[in-house]
Amino acid sequence: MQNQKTKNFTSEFEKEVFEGLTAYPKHLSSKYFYDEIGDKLFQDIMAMPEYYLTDCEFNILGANKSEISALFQADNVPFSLFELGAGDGKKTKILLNHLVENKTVFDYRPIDISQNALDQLEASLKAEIPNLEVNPIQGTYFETLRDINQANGRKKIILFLGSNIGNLLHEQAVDFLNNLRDSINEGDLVFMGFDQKKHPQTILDAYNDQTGITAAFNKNILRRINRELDGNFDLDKFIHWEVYDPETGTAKSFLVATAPVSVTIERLGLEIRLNQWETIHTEISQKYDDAVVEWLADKSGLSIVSQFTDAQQHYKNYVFKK
Ligand code: AVJ
Repeated sequence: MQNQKTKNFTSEFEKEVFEGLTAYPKHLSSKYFYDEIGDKLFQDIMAMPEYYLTDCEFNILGANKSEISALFQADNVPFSLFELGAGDGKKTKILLNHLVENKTVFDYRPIDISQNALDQLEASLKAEIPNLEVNPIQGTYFETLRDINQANGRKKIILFLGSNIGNLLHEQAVDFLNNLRDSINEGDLVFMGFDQKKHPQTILDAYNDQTGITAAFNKNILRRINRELDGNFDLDKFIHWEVYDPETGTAKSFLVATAPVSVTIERLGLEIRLNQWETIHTEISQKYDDAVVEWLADKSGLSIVSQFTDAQQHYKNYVFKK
């Protein structure tokens, strides 16, 4: 077996899978959930009644689209509307439609790690909002912040919906927000969704649905390793396990081995064994309150311009400026 340091990984995926599966305890990054099957499973998650986040944000955007659009175009300057992790754009289309109907001068720049998601989004926008100028960008958040930084001189509005920031530990979120702040200028805005702390059962249900969609979504990372890295994980030997800590507001997803498992991953020249009940940590979905969002903003040199929420305050969208 080669030493990790001498390995020549041909992708970030290979490197991170190797590191995560040779670490103790084991972990894999949730950013690798989103291949073609993962995109589809996440769409199924968004359609589940238990996954309240999507409906909440959809309703917040619908109820406040005039006010939000007015904020975006307050100075009547043409802008580029960037969206990090655009996905299927279902929620964004509320704002896009409203902006186009009001003859706002702007272009839409959806960013996603999944080229597949971008292709589908572009096709659906062409059909549904033909007058919209769309310029997709494929890449990770960190890579594409650079593109945002170097974009044309236009004013920038950056959307980061879906509480996607919740996949980051606070320290990583501060890093990310600092990068974001460095990528914008005075007058630019950031519009971001933060899922809120609430009844712990509501959160657990959202990440542990009875139909098993979330379990399939979590296990898909193993299927992806099998397919792309020539692995032989037996998916049936793992269960999806969710915990929520109401003190820290952190929901964590695990894959737990229900029996001893041996795995060979050819492309990594790697053989691993998991003991019965050994875990692979795959995702965090952080929940927030105003104090934490204010702390994050403060730590990263951003200030809160306004916020929008639903009647139950299950979810909030905050507007930040530099
Ligand atoms: C896309 C990161 C916002 O954490 O709520 C859904 C992903 N994971 N169910 C989330 C997810 C399990 C989702 N985000």
